[in-house]
Amino acid sequence: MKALIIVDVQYDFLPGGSLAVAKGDEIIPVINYIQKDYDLLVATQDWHPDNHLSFASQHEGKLPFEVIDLFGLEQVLWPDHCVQGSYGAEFSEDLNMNRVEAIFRKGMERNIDSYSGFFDNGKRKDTGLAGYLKARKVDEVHVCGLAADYCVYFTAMDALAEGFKTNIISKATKAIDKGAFMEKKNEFIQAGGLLL
Ligand code: VGL
Ligand code: ZN
Repeated sequence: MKALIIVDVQYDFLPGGSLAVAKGDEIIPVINYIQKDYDLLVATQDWHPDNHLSFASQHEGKLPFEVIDLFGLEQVLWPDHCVQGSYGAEFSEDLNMNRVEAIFRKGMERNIDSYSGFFDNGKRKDTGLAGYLKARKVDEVHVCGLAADYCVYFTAMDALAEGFKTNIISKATKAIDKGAFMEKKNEFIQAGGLLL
């Protein structure tokens, strides 16, 4: 069985949002169109408390995109984004969610960020996504959505580590930093992933 994981297609990551990915909106019709090729669709949703420690606003004197050490993990500081219950945290209304069977929320714990749909960045908490996919007899996952160099990349790397055949769909993702994604893309391929 083949599943599509739709990562974080939320207003804050789209043009006009607080952490907008350039041209992020262009992937939405692509994601809608390819849905027919999958047995199962799942989505992830970045879902932070308003005082999340990945927000630069929580650190005196720090600006977005500075990097700090957060309890032993390297943390990029972000503009406030995807706050639970806010408009920016909602899925784009242009994204077809009708056939999405489950939504996995992440980033809910204040002290740790969570890029992957499978685990937090410290690999302490499992969202249950791997178990869910295995229970649904999924052996192959394709990953799309936002952002290519963060949540899509880390979700895809964890999917590989969990034993799924894994593809990133280039035409259905956009990066915050294109250069950074080039490098991460190579790491993904090195790890056994495919770029479709
Ligand atoms: C993401 C940065 C912070 C993402 C989420 O969805 O790629 N990036 N939170
Ligand atoms: Zn986030």
